[in-house]
Amino acid sequence: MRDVVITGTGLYRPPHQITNAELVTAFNDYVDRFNAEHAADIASGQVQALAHSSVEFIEKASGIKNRYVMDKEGVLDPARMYPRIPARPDEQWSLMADMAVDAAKKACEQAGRSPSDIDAVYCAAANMQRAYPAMACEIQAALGAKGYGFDMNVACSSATFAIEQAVNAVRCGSAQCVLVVNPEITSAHLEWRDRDCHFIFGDVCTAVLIEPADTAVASERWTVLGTQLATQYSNNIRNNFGFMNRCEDSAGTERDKTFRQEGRKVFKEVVPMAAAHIEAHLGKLDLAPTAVSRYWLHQANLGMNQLVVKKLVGAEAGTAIAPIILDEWANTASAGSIIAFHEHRADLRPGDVGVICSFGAGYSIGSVVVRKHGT
Ligand code: CO8
Repeated sequence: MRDVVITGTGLYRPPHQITNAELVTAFNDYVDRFNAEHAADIASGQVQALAHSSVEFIEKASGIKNRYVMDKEGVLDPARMYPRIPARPDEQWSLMADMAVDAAKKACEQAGRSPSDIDAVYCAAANMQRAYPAMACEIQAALGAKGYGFDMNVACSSATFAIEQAVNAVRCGSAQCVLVVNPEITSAHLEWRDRDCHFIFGDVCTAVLIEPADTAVASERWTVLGTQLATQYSNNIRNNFGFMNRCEDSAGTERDKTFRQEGRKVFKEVVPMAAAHIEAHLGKLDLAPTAVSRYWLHQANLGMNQLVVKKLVGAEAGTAIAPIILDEWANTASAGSIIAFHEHRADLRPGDVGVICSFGAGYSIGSVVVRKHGT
Protein backbone atom coordinates (compact mmCIF):
# COMPACT_ATOMS: atom_id res chain seq x y z
CA MET A 1 0.00 0.00 0.00
CA ARG A 2 1.46 3.32 -1.07
CA ASP A 3 1.20 6.66 0.68
CA VAL A 4 -1.08 9.02 -1.22
CA VAL A 5 -0.75 12.77 -1.67
CA ILE A 6 -2.81 15.64 -3.02
CA THR A 7 -0.44 17.44 -5.36
CA GLY A 8 -2.55 20.20 -6.88
CA THR A 9 -5.88 21.99 -6.93
CA GLY A 10 -7.50 24.20 -9.56
CA LEU A 11 -10.35 26.68 -9.51
CA TYR A 12 -12.50 27.86 -12.41
CA ARG A 13 -14.29 31.18 -11.82
CA PRO A 14 -17.48 31.74 -13.89
CA PRO A 15 -17.72 34.88 -16.01
CA HIS A 16 -20.54 36.66 -14.16
CA GLN A 17 -21.01 37.91 -10.62
CA ILE A 18 -24.30 38.73 -8.85
CA THR A 19 -24.33 40.73 -5.63
CA ASN A 20 -27.15 40.38 -3.10
CA ALA A 21 -28.38 43.88 -4.01
CA GLU A 22 -28.68 42.95 -7.72
CA LEU A 23 -30.34 39.64 -6.87
CA VAL A 24 -32.89 41.18 -4.51
CA THR A 25 -33.77 44.00 -6.95
CA ALA A 26 -34.55 41.46 -9.70
CA PHE A 27 -36.42 39.15 -7.31
CA ASN A 28 -38.56 41.95 -5.88
CA ASP A 29 -39.33 43.14 -9.41
CA TYR A 30 -40.51 39.60 -10.22
CA VAL A 31 -42.65 39.55 -7.05
CA ASP A 32 -44.30 42.90 -7.90
CA ARG A 33 -45.09 41.70 -11.42
CA PHE A 34 -46.50 38.41 -10.11
CA ASN A 35 -48.67 40.12 -7.50
CA ALA A 36 -49.98 42.68 -10.04
CA GLU A 37 -50.73 39.94 -12.57
CA HIS A 38 -52.61 37.86 -9.99
CA ALA A 39 -54.19 40.77 -8.09
CA ALA A 40 -57.78 39.51 -8.48
CA ASP A 41 -56.95 35.95 -7.38
CA ILE A 42 -54.87 37.27 -4.50
CA ALA A 43 -57.80 39.47 -3.40
CA SER A 44 -60.22 36.50 -3.54
CA GLY A 45 -57.76 34.32 -1.58
CA GLN A 46 -57.17 31.85 -4.42
CA VAL A 47 -53.53 32.78 -4.86
CA GLN A 48 -51.08 33.72 -2.14
CA ALA A 49 -49.24 37.00 -2.66
CA LEU A 50 -45.47 36.68 -2.86
CA ALA A 51 -43.28 38.56 -0.36
CA HIS A 52 -40.14 40.58 -1.04
CA SER A 53 -36.66 39.31 -0.29
CA SER A 54 -34.06 41.44 1.46
CA VAL A 55 -30.29 41.83 1.47
CA GLU A 56 -30.32 42.11 5.27
CA PHE A 57 -32.13 38.78 5.67
CA ILE A 58 -29.81 36.98 3.27
CA GLU A 59 -26.64 38.20 4.95
CA LYS A 60 -27.92 37.57 8.48
CA ALA A 61 -29.39 34.12 7.75
CA SER A 62 -26.58 32.78 5.57
CA GLY A 63 -23.49 35.02 5.45
CA ILE A 64 -23.72 35.02 1.62
CA LYS A 65 -22.98 38.37 -0.09
CA ASN A 66 -22.21 37.40 -3.67
CA ARG A 67 -22.23 34.50 -6.13
CA TYR A 68 -20.73 33.69 -9.56
CA VAL A 69 -22.90 32.30 -12.36
CA MET A 70 -22.47 31.07 -15.92
CA ASP A 71 -25.21 33.45 -17.09
CA LYS A 72 -26.34 36.54 -15.23
CA GLU A 73 -28.83 38.06 -17.65
CA GLY A 74 -31.35 35.21 -17.56
CA VAL A 75 -31.20 34.97 -13.78
CA LEU A 76 -31.81 38.70 -13.30
CA ASP A 77 -34.52 38.99 -15.95
CA PRO A 78 -37.74 39.23 -13.87
CA ALA A 79 -39.67 37.67 -16.77
CA ARG A 80 -37.37 34.61 -16.74
CA MET A 81 -35.46 34.09 -13.48
CA TYR A 82 -33.13 31.29 -14.55
CA PRO A 83 -29.93 31.24 -16.59
CA ARG A 84 -29.91 31.21 -20.37
CA ILE A 85 -27.46 28.50 -21.45
CA PRO A 86 -27.94 27.50 -25.09
CA ALA A 87 -27.60 23.83 -26.05
CA ARG A 88 -24.42 23.04 -27.98
CA PRO A 89 -24.04 20.69 -30.94
CA ASP A 90 -22.90 17.17 -30.01
CA GLU A 91 -19.60 17.79 -31.82
CA GLN A 92 -18.67 20.62 -29.43
CA TRP A 93 -17.24 20.19 -25.91
CA SER A 94 -20.03 20.68 -23.39
CA LEU A 95 -20.14 23.51 -20.85
CA MET A 96 -19.35 21.24 -17.90
CA ALA A 97 -16.36 19.85 -19.81
CA ASP A 98 -15.08 23.36 -20.58
CA MET A 99 -15.26 24.33 -16.90
CA ALA A 100 -13.63 21.05 -15.86
CA VAL A 101 -10.76 21.37 -18.35
CA ASP A 102 -9.93 24.87 -17.07
CA ALA A 103 -9.84 23.78 -13.41
CA ALA A 104 -8.01 20.53 -14.24
CA LYS A 105 -5.24 22.30 -16.18
CA LYS A 106 -4.65 24.62 -13.22
CA ALA A 107 -4.45 21.64 -10.85
CA CYS A 108 -1.97 19.93 -13.20
CA GLU A 109 0.18 23.05 -13.34
CA GLN A 110 0.35 23.16 -9.54
CA ALA A 111 1.25 19.47 -9.43
CA GLY A 112 3.94 19.78 -12.11
CA ARG A 113 1.97 17.37 -14.31
CA SER A 114 0.68 17.41 -17.83
CA PRO A 115 -2.99 16.45 -18.45
CA SER A 116 -1.66 13.42 -20.37
CA ASP A 117 -0.24 12.09 -17.06
CA ILE A 118 -3.79 11.68 -15.72
CA ASP A 119 -4.99 8.07 -15.90
CA ALA A 120 -8.37 8.37 -14.14
CA VAL A 121 -11.02 11.13 -14.18
CA TYR A 122 -13.79 11.23 -11.57
CA CYS A 123 -16.39 13.86 -12.42
CA ALA A 124 -18.16 14.38 -9.10
CA ALA A 125 -20.97 16.93 -8.83
CA ALA A 126 -24.52 17.49 -7.54
CA ASN A 127 -25.90 17.31 -11.11
CA MET A 128 -24.64 16.12 -14.48
CA GLN A 129 -25.40 17.99 -17.68
CA ARG A 130 -26.75 14.89 -19.43
CA ALA A 131 -27.45 11.22 -18.82
CA TYR A 132 -24.68 9.77 -20.99
CA PRO A 133 -21.99 9.44 -22.19
CA ALA A 134 -20.44 10.10 -18.78
CA MET A 135 -19.13 13.66 -18.43
CA ALA A 136 -15.87 12.16 -17.18
CA CYS A 137 -15.26 10.41 -20.53
CA GLU A 138 -15.65 13.72 -22.36
CA ILE A 139 -13.40 15.56 -19.89
CA GLN A 140 -10.81 12.78 -20.26
CA ALA A 141 -10.89 13.23 -24.06
CA ALA A 142 -10.82 17.04 -23.90
CA LEU A 143 -7.76 16.87 -21.64
CA GLY A 144 -5.98 14.16 -23.61
CA ALA A 145 -5.91 12.07 -20.44
CA LYS A 146 -5.43 8.29 -20.35
CA GLY A 147 -7.10 5.46 -18.46
CA TYR A 148 -10.75 5.65 -17.51
CA GLY A 149 -13.37 8.02 -16.13
CA PHE A 150 -16.74 7.92 -14.44
CA ASP A 151 -19.34 10.28 -12.98
CA MET A 152 -20.58 10.25 -9.43
CA ASN A 153 -23.15 12.24 -7.48
CA VAL A 154 -23.50 12.48 -3.73
CA ALA A 155 -24.82 16.09 -3.89
CA CYS A 156 -22.68 18.39 -1.75
CA SER A 157 -20.43 15.54 -0.68
CA SER A 158 -19.51 14.49 -4.21
CA ALA A 159 -15.95 15.87 -4.02
CA THR A 160 -14.91 14.24 -0.74
CA PHE A 161 -16.56 10.95 -1.71
CA ALA A 162 -14.64 11.04 -5.01
CA ILE A 163 -11.38 11.86 -3.22
CA GLU A 164 -11.80 8.67 -1.15
CA GLN A 165 -12.26 6.64 -4.36
CA ALA A 166 -9.18 8.32 -5.84
CA VAL A 167 -7.08 7.70 -2.74
CA ASN A 168 -8.08 4.01 -2.73
CA ALA A 169 -7.33 3.63 -6.46
CA VAL A 170 -3.88 5.16 -6.06
CA ARG A 171 -3.16 3.23 -2.85
CA CYS A 172 -4.03 -0.08 -4.52
CA GLY A 173 -2.12 0.80 -7.70
CA SER A 174 -5.08 0.77 -10.12
CA ALA A 175 -4.36 4.42 -11.01
CA GLN A 176 -1.27 6.64 -10.81
CA CYS A 177 -2.68 10.13 -11.24
CA VAL A 178 -6.37 10.70 -10.54
CA LEU A 179 -8.23 13.88 -11.39
CA VAL A 180 -11.26 14.63 -9.22
CA VAL A 181 -13.21 17.43 -10.87
CA ASN A 182 -16.37 19.17 -9.62
CA PRO A 183 -18.17 21.29 -12.23
CA GLU A 184 -21.14 22.73 -10.34
CA ILE A 185 -23.71 24.61 -12.45
CA THR A 186 -26.01 25.04 -9.45
CA SER A 187 -27.71 28.04 -11.10
CA ALA A 188 -29.47 25.64 -13.49
CA HIS A 189 -31.19 23.71 -10.71
CA LEU A 190 -31.87 26.49 -8.23
CA GLU A 191 -35.40 27.96 -7.98
CA TRP A 192 -34.58 31.66 -8.35
CA ARG A 193 -38.28 32.56 -7.84
CA ASP A 194 -38.48 31.17 -4.30
CA ARG A 195 -37.32 33.67 -1.69
CA ASP A 196 -36.54 30.88 0.80
CA CYS A 197 -33.67 29.66 -1.37
CA HIS A 198 -33.04 32.11 -4.26
CA PHE A 199 -29.84 33.41 -2.66
CA ILE A 200 -28.23 30.11 -1.71
CA PHE A 201 -26.21 28.82 -4.67
CA GLY A 202 -23.42 29.82 -7.04
CA ASP A 203 -21.52 28.20 -9.94
CA VAL A 204 -17.87 27.10 -9.99
CA CYS A 205 -15.58 24.23 -10.89
CA THR A 206 -12.82 22.81 -8.68
CA ALA A 207 -10.22 20.14 -9.43
CA VAL A 208 -7.94 18.02 -7.23
CA LEU A 209 -5.02 15.82 -8.34
CA ILE A 210 -4.19 12.69 -6.34
CA GLU A 211 -0.99 10.68 -6.79
CA PRO A 212 1.32 8.19 -5.04
CA ALA A 213 3.72 9.99 -2.67
CA ASP A 214 6.81 8.20 -3.99
CA THR A 215 6.42 9.42 -7.59
CA ALA A 216 4.92 12.90 -7.00
CA VAL A 217 6.93 15.83 -8.36
CA ALA A 218 4.97 18.74 -6.85
CA SER A 219 6.86 21.00 -4.48
CA GLU A 220 3.79 21.26 -2.23
CA ARG A 221 2.11 17.98 -1.22
CA TRP A 222 -0.59 17.01 1.23
CA THR A 223 -0.39 13.49 2.61
CA VAL A 224 -3.84 11.92 2.98
CA LEU A 225 -3.89 10.51 6.52
CA GLY A 226 -7.41 9.14 6.14
CA THR A 227 -10.85 9.48 4.62
CA GLN A 228 -14.26 8.73 6.14
CA LEU A 229 -17.66 8.74 4.46
CA ALA A 230 -21.16 8.47 5.90
CA THR A 231 -24.72 8.73 4.60
CA GLN A 232 -28.09 8.79 6.34
CA TYR A 233 -31.26 9.04 4.25
CA SER A 234 -33.26 12.27 4.56
CA ASN A 235 -35.89 14.03 2.43
CA ASN A 236 -35.00 17.44 3.84
CA ILE A 237 -32.93 18.41 0.78
CA ARG A 238 -34.48 17.05 -2.39
CA ASN A 239 -34.82 17.55 -6.14
CA ASN A 240 -37.16 15.24 -8.11
CA PHE A 241 -35.82 16.16 -11.55
CA GLY A 242 -34.85 13.03 -13.41
CA PHE A 243 -35.17 10.76 -16.41
CA MET A 244 -38.49 9.30 -15.19
CA ASN A 245 -40.28 12.70 -15.34
CA ARG A 246 -41.55 12.10 -18.90
CA CYS A 247 -43.05 8.74 -17.91
CA GLU A 248 -44.82 10.41 -14.99
CA ASP A 249 -46.50 12.72 -17.54
CA SER A 250 -45.06 15.72 -15.74
CA ALA A 251 -43.71 18.73 -17.61
CA GLY A 252 -40.45 18.62 -15.67
CA THR A 253 -40.85 22.28 -14.71
CA GLU A 254 -42.86 21.80 -11.50
CA ARG A 255 -41.48 23.21 -8.24
CA ASP A 256 -40.29 19.81 -7.04
CA LYS A 257 -38.02 19.51 -10.12
CA THR A 258 -35.59 22.08 -8.71
CA PHE A 259 -33.79 22.39 -5.36
CA ARG A 260 -36.01 22.31 -2.24
CA GLN A 261 -35.07 22.10 1.39
CA GLU A 262 -36.28 22.33 4.97
CA GLY A 263 -33.44 24.70 5.81
CA ARG A 264 -34.03 24.91 9.56
CA LYS A 265 -34.21 21.12 9.96
CA VAL A 266 -31.08 20.68 7.85
CA PHE A 267 -29.23 23.21 9.95
CA LYS A 268 -30.26 21.56 13.25
CA GLU A 269 -29.67 17.97 12.15
CA VAL A 270 -26.48 18.33 10.13
CA VAL A 271 -24.41 20.46 12.55
CA PRO A 272 -24.16 17.77 15.29
CA MET A 273 -23.73 15.02 12.68
CA ALA A 274 -20.83 16.83 10.99
CA ALA A 275 -19.07 17.67 14.27
CA ALA A 276 -19.43 14.07 15.57
CA HIS A 277 -18.24 12.68 12.23
CA ILE A 278 -15.08 14.80 12.21
CA GLU A 279 -14.34 14.08 15.88
CA ALA A 280 -14.72 10.32 15.35
CA HIS A 281 -12.54 10.40 12.24
CA LEU A 282 -9.79 12.34 14.00
CA GLY A 283 -10.07 9.95 16.99
CA LYS A 284 -9.33 6.99 14.70
CA LEU A 285 -6.13 8.79 13.65
CA ASP A 286 -5.22 9.57 17.29
CA LEU A 287 -5.70 13.27 16.68
CA ALA A 288 -7.59 15.70 18.92
CA PRO A 289 -9.76 18.33 17.16
CA THR A 290 -7.55 20.99 18.79
CA ALA A 291 -4.49 19.49 17.04
CA VAL A 292 -5.97 20.50 13.67
CA SER A 293 -4.62 23.74 12.20
CA ARG A 294 -7.37 24.24 9.65
CA TYR A 295 -10.90 23.07 8.87
CA TRP A 296 -11.92 23.47 5.23
CA LEU A 297 -15.66 22.94 5.69
CA HIS A 298 -18.58 22.69 3.29
CA GLN A 299 -19.81 26.21 2.59
CA ALA A 300 -23.59 26.36 2.97
CA ASN A 301 -24.17 28.68 5.88
CA LEU A 302 -21.86 30.84 8.01
CA GLY A 303 -23.65 30.03 11.28
CA MET A 304 -23.53 26.32 10.51
CA ASN A 305 -19.75 26.37 10.06
CA GLN A 306 -19.24 28.46 13.19
CA LEU A 307 -21.26 25.96 15.23
CA VAL A 308 -19.47 22.90 13.82
CA VAL A 309 -16.07 24.35 14.73
CA LYS A 310 -17.32 25.56 18.11
CA LYS A 311 -18.40 22.00 18.91
CA LEU A 312 -14.99 20.72 17.82
CA VAL A 313 -12.58 23.18 19.38
CA GLY A 314 -14.83 24.69 22.03
CA ALA A 315 -14.50 28.33 21.10
CA GLU A 316 -16.06 30.90 18.82
CA ALA A 317 -14.92 29.78 15.41
CA GLY A 318 -12.47 32.24 14.02
CA THR A 319 -12.17 32.36 10.28
CA ALA A 320 -8.45 31.70 10.81
CA ILE A 321 -9.18 28.07 11.73
CA ALA A 322 -12.27 27.57 9.53
CA PRO A 323 -12.04 29.95 6.57
CA ILE A 324 -15.23 31.20 4.94
CA ILE A 325 -15.53 31.52 1.18
CA LEU A 326 -19.34 31.46 0.93
CA ASP A 327 -19.54 35.23 1.39
CA GLU A 328 -17.99 35.58 -2.09
CA TRP A 329 -18.98 32.27 -3.74
CA ALA A 330 -22.28 31.32 -1.97
CA ASN A 331 -23.03 27.58 -1.62
CA THR A 332 -21.23 25.88 -4.52
CA ALA A 333 -22.49 22.38 -3.62
CA SER A 334 -19.62 19.85 -3.70
CA ALA A 335 -16.96 22.44 -4.54
CA GLY A 336 -17.25 24.60 -1.38
CA SER A 337 -14.79 22.78 0.89
CA ILE A 338 -12.36 22.42 -2.04
CA ILE A 339 -12.46 26.18 -2.79
CA ALA A 340 -11.67 26.77 0.90
CA PHE A 341 -8.75 24.28 0.68
CA HIS A 342 -7.53 25.85 -2.57
CA GLU A 343 -7.58 29.42 -1.27
CA HIS A 344 -6.64 28.97 2.38
CA ARG A 345 -3.73 26.56 2.80
CA ALA A 346 -0.64 28.49 1.65
CA ASP A 347 0.18 29.77 5.14
CA LEU A 348 0.24 26.32 6.81
CA ARG A 349 3.63 24.82 7.70
CA PRO A 350 5.01 21.34 7.00
CA GLY A 351 3.55 18.93 9.54
CA ASP A 352 0.34 20.94 10.00
CA VAL A 353 -2.85 18.90 9.84
CA GLY A 354 -6.11 19.99 8.21
CA VAL A 355 -9.55 18.50 7.59
CA ILE A 356 -11.57 18.88 4.38
CA CYS A 357 -15.20 18.11 5.23
CA SER A 358 -18.38 18.25 3.17
CA PHE A 359 -21.97 17.83 4.32
CA GLY A 360 -25.18 17.98 2.34
CA ALA A 361 -28.10 16.22 0.76
CA GLY A 362 -28.40 12.51 1.37
CA TYR A 363 -27.62 13.33 4.16
CA SER A 364 -23.99 12.80 3.25
CA ILE A 365 -20.79 13.66 5.11
CA GLY A 366 -17.25 13.10 3.87
CA SER A 367 -13.98 13.98 5.59
CA VAL A 368 -10.41 13.92 4.32
CA VAL A 369 -7.61 14.44 6.87
CA VAL A 370 -4.38 15.76 5.35
CA ARG A 371 -0.91 16.70 6.60
CA LYS A 372 1.36 19.16 4.84
CA HIS A 373 4.41 17.29 3.56
CA GLY A 374 7.95 18.30 4.48
CA THR A 375 9.98 19.05 7.56
N1 CO8 B 1 -35.94 37.54 2.54
C1 CO8 B 1 -36.64 37.92 3.62
N2 CO8 B 1 -37.26 37.03 4.44
C2 CO8 B 1 -37.14 35.73 4.14
C3 CO8 B 1 -36.43 35.27 3.01
C4 CO8 B 1 -35.81 36.24 2.19
N3 CO8 B 1 -35.10 35.89 1.11
N4 CO8 B 1 -36.50 33.94 2.97
C5 CO8 B 1 -37.21 33.54 4.03
N5 CO8 B 1 -37.63 34.61 4.74
C6 CO8 B 1 -38.46 34.64 5.94
C7 CO8 B 1 -39.22 33.32 6.10
O1 CO8 B 1 -40.43 33.34 5.37
C8 CO8 B 1 -39.45 33.30 7.60
O2 CO8 B 1 -40.53 34.12 7.93
P1 CO8 B 1 -41.56 33.70 9.11
O3 CO8 B 1 -40.72 33.60 10.33
O4 CO8 B 1 -42.53 34.81 9.10
O5 CO8 B 1 -42.11 32.37 8.68
C9 CO8 B 1 -38.20 33.93 8.16
O6 CO8 B 1 -37.64 34.71 7.12
C10 CO8 B 1 -37.16 32.91 8.62
O7 CO8 B 1 -37.00 31.93 7.56
P2 CO8 B 1 -36.18 30.60 7.75
O8 CO8 B 1 -36.59 29.94 9.02
O9 CO8 B 1 -36.26 29.81 6.48
O10 CO8 B 1 -34.72 31.22 7.90
P3 CO8 B 1 -33.41 30.55 8.46
O11 CO8 B 1 -32.88 31.43 9.49
O12 CO8 B 1 -33.59 29.12 8.76
O13 CO8 B 1 -32.44 30.68 7.19
C11 CO8 B 1 -31.48 29.27 5.51
C12 CO8 B 1 -32.71 29.98 5.99
C13 CO8 B 1 -30.41 30.31 5.20
C14 CO8 B 1 -31.81 28.48 4.28
C15 CO8 B 1 -30.93 28.34 6.61
O14 CO8 B 1 -31.96 27.55 7.13
C16 CO8 B 1 -29.83 27.42 6.13
O15 CO8 B 1 -28.87 27.79 5.49
N6 CO8 B 1 -29.89 26.17 6.52
C17 CO8 B 1 -28.86 25.21 6.18
C18 CO8 B 1 -29.32 24.36 5.10
C19 CO8 B 1 -28.26 24.03 4.15
O16 CO8 B 1 -27.09 24.17 4.40
N7 CO8 B 1 -28.67 23.55 3.00
C20 CO8 B 1 -27.84 23.25 1.91
C21 CO8 B 1 -27.10 21.99 2.14
S1 CO8 B 1 -27.23 20.90 0.82
C22 CO8 B 1 -26.21 21.43 -0.27
O17 CO8 B 1 -25.42 22.28 0.06
C23 CO8 B 1 -26.27 20.87 -1.67
C24 CO8 B 1 -27.58 20.31 -2.11
C25 CO8 B 1 -27.50 19.77 -3.50
C26 CO8 B 1 -27.09 20.80 -4.51
C27 CO8 B 1 -28.25 21.54 -5.12
C28 CO8 B 1 -27.77 22.62 -6.06
C29 CO8 B 1 -28.91 23.58 -6.54
